[in-house]
Amino acid sequence: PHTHEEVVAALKEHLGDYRFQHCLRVEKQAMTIAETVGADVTRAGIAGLLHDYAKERTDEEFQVMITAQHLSADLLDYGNAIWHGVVGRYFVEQELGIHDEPILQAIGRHTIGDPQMTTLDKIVFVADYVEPGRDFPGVEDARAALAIGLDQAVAKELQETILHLVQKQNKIYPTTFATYNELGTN
Ligand code: DGI
Ligand code: FE
Ligand code: FE
Ligand code: FE
Repeated sequence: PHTHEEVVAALKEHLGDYRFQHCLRVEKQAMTIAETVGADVTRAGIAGLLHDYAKERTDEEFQVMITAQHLSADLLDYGNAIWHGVVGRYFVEQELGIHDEPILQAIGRHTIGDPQMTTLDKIVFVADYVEPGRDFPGVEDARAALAIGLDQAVAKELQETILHLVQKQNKIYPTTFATYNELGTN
């Protein structure tokens, strides 16, 4: 795929309609944030569009990719929630031929963040959380934080996500904690 239309068609082929529509909303939301903060709107759009490209792959596909790319074996203790971004970036690169590292990195970091997140990483991280289709408790707080600034929205999202994961007694990926310590606290 080369044109925007072809990338959209490839995405649609790999996702159910609900998640495909979410990706289109994240694309728009990411472009809007990029415009506001003066970041690269085109990169933000592509990364937003493709952030969940690999979300509907099987566990086995991710396990094979983790081995093939020589990624940390610790990843195998997690599941789709972590893999679809951290490992999903390799599906985007290999299947769509997108080799732009800032875009791939933003996709790779969209769920767990990173203590050294770039502005583009933050844009995709937040756009995914606040896109207009989201209606979970706390989303209004995140949108209000975004109205103040991107870093404020990142902090709010990290705080809410960790609270939510603890409430559900989910395992938390170490990078999620490291990101919270760096960008989610005062
Ligand atoms: O893919 P989306 O649903 O659009 O959103 P996402 O990729 O930001 O988050 C996917 C899920 O992963 C969401 O329920 C929050 C969860 N999550 C975020 N950080 C962690 C996590 N789940 C686990 N187990 N550990 C984490 O550190
Ligand atoms: Fe995701
Ligand atoms: Fe997210
Ligand atoms: Fe998403």
